[in-house]
Amino acid sequence: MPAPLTILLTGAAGGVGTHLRKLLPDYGYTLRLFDVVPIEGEPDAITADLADRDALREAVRGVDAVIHLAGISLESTFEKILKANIEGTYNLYEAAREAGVRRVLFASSNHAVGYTPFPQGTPPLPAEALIPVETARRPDTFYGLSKGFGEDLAQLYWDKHGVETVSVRIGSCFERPSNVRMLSIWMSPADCARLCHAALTAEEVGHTVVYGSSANTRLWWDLSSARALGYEPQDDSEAFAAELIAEFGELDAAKPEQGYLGGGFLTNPPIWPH
Ligand code: NAI
Ligand code: 15L
Repeated sequence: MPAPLTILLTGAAGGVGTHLRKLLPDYGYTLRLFDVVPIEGEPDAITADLADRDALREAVRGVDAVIHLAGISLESTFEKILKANIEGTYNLYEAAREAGVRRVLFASSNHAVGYTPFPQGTPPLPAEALIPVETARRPDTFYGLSKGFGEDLAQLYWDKHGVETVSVRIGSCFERPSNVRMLSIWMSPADCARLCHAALTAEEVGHTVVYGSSANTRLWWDLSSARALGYEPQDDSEAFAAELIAEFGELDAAKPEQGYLGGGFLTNPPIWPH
């Protein structure tokens, strides 16, 4: 696909959105920002809720693609997840379909498959031990369930309406990993921008599901569908391994919150504060 120029970035005020606002312009993109909270220093940003269909129609007008990050990013009540993540993502896709937007990057999550036991063995694990994107969905929270919904919605909008999506099951996208589990699923902000660029410019994607992480030595999942888009991760969490293992010890797969992809979301989910 020809390089898209104007991108609608929903959730632009959040953690990942803040990184992408800094990094994506270097790839030549012009960003239109959307979030329910105002963004300091960005007077042109659209401040609106995903529930506001008129605002979404206006937001998608003329854009070449959408990066959809907005929503509740931790566990919450079913009612709140329903409104922001399920109905909100539907509203976004409807607006995109009506406007003829060709491609969406949907921020899915490892928590869509959080009840998947992580593969055991000495890293780096051989390719056949890695979790494939085709693994059965095993959400660990209502939050993870909403990400599975988003992936299925993306499939429907591709099959029925020709709107393409790359669903990125993001691991942990922060400046640096902060626990031992993240050594396996961390995605550096710079690799996140690389993956976005690959997903936005790959020739044909239909609906493609990928895992979103750096090229970590301790990787648990298969990055081949991401690499097939042209993604070449440059970072590796191993630089943080000695320090984190000294602080927390190795993961103990016998503990429920340590033996599965979803980590602490299984037993003590962080709760959305509002
Ligand atoms: P975040 O919570 O920092 O940012 C989410 C943004 O969405 C916030 O700025 C919030 O104001 C906005 N938002 C929430 N509800 C909204 C609504 N109804 N209408 C409009 N805007 C709304 O989350 P973060 O970390 O930046 O993650 C971005 C996306 O990536 C989320 O969808 C999250 O689920 C997903 N993700 C993030 C991971 C990470 O490691 N940061 C891991 C896996 C998935
Ligand atoms: C997510 O889906 C969350 O949005 C993020 O805040 C992290 O908790 C991440 O997963 C993770 O699993 O580390």
